[in-house]
Amino acid sequence: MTSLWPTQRFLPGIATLIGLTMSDSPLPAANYDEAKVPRYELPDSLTMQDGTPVESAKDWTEKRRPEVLELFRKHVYGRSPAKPSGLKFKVIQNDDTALGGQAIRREVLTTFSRKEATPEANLLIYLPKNTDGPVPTFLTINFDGNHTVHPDPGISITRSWVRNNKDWGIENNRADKRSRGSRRSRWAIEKILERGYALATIDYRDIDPDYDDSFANGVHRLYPKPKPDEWGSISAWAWGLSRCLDYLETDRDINAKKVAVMGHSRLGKTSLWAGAQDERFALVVSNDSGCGGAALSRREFGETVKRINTSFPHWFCDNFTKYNDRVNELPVDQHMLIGLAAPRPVYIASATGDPWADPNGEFLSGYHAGSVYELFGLKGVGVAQQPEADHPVGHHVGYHLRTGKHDVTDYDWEQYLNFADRHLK
Ligand code: GTR
Repeated sequence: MTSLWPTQRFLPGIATLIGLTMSDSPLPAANYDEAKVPRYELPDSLTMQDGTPVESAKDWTEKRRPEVLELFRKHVYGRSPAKPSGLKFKVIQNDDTALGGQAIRREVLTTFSRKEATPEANLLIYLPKNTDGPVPTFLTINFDGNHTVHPDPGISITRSWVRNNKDWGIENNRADKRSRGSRRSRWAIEKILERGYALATIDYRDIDPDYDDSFANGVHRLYPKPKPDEWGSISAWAWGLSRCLDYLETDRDINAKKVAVMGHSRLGKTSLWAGAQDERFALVVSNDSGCGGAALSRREFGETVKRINTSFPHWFCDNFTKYNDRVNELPVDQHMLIGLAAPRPVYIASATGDPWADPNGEFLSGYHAGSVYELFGLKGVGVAQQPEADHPVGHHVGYHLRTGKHDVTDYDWEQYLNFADRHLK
């Protein structure tokens, strides 16, 4: 495999998105008809693999949770290495006059190995000013570089390899100032700061590239080539989020006990997996995460396990491909991923114009995760039917279906902030 941008990977994604299949693809057309969802039976979160019922929060925490986590590691995302001994953080800028004086902008250079050729990741943090004490924080992972989240000229421009983009003036796979702020609409930074939260964000490509390079680049290159039950890219990105949290724990302006992890789409799959594994995350947010994220795999609505493993062979562990044509044999489904966050709060968001991500399947996994929350005496989403658009619901599992396309908007952030206010403040 070469390390060039894999047009052949990208195209199937686009083709499937618009309901086409590639001429050489054995994949059936995606189903968007609720009436054609196959009959399925979900694995029970509260039954151990040997058939023993899980009857208490203690049973869950001590026995079933580790078992379910192991099943996801082995069959879906792949297991990741421990925190590396060579991990280092260096604050490379700290400006308390950012955003017209509203914020402190901080950047932290993270290196993952003592080797000179270590991958480097740049964590950008905006902190609100005039707060009393350490602040709760949203830790997010972004697609296009930290400098795209806001036009602020003080943000370092990503040095990661980037896809060419005429609109953003990117020609030689290098970003420059023309793409500053190009993803601003997704990040509601001023609103997050006004509400008393910090925002920390990292470019996912700083952790690991998003193409099938046989794991020769990014943090993967520091380790042996993954075995069939070892980390794909989603696991690597999630691992990177845990390393960011390692830094946040050392930052005295951050309340590291109140860090919400958030991501959109493939990075929503990533935030759910990060939150499932790393119990230091106090709250988990999945924005339009779809297949391999919040959506139930067994519904095969929109994107399916087979399709995602075909279009993005590097995202999951190799074992996951065994279930391409027998998704009913998976020992888990995604409601159990949500359950792994319990008793911590989780928010799941869908969009009406995003059938590819199966909005109802995203709701249903939140709904079915409720049994785990109940062990802790907590309520999950609190309703049995997907609510109508723009009517947020939920207790310890929050949910909304936003009107609009596959995206992150101010409306989504408004709900995440309200939910975080309820649970973190
Ligand atoms: C699509 C993919 C989805 C989703 C999305 C994204 O091509 O099929 O699973 O992750 O990309 O990340 O924007």
